[in-house]
Amino acid sequence: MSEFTVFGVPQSTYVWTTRMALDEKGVPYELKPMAPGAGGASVSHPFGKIPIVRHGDFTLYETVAITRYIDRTFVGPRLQPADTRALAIMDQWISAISDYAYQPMIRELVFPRLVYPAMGRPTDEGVIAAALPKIRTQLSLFEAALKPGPYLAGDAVTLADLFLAPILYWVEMTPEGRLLLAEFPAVGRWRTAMGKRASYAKNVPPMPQKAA
Ligand SMILES: N[C@@H](CCC(=O)N[C@@H](CS)C(=O)NCC(=O)O)C(=O)O
Repeated sequence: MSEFTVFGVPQSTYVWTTRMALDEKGVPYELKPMAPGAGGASVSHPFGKIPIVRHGDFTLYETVAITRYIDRTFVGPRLQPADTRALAIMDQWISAISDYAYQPMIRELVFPRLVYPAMGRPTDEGVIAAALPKIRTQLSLFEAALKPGPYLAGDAVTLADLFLAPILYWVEMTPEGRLLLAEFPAVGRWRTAMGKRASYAKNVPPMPQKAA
């Protein structure tokens, strides 16, 4: 049995980010399927989210804390720049991605377009229509950052790239997202590079399944 366990579902962008960090560092782990809010007393997230991780007798939640812990604890390529300004830029992007991009991209586009239909729930087209301009604005910021490239915080892959790549994967799975992404060539080049990383490719999740 692996000493490191990730609790969550593979479709979650934050679970994917966590798995990418582990794979970038070459850390063996076990993914234990767990829906948000499940887990009971033994692996509970006080805010009902995933992922939660366990490393030996140490349990942790919140993906920023988890991925920083992974980077600091295990040998392997650094996922956080040593340079303080590059590190600050990485932190800026992680915060912006989680606080501003996740909501419109995942909750207001991907959920109503892909997840709710699979669950038999109705899709509010107004929510999607209102999200698209917000997503375009955010993509234009990523485009400007990635033009000098090659990565969000400079020359090397950092945790910021690991937060964004899974989100944009799901955006591209929607027809509207695919059209929007086509407007941003630097984002496209970066996505191609990220898509070639083993840590990304081996964790591409299955599509949400229609309930039987
Ligand atoms: N701040 C949390 C966010 C985690 C999060 O939002 N996870 C999503 C899945 S990608 C979730 O659990 N959603 C369930 C819900 O909001 O009810 C983190 O960084 O880990």
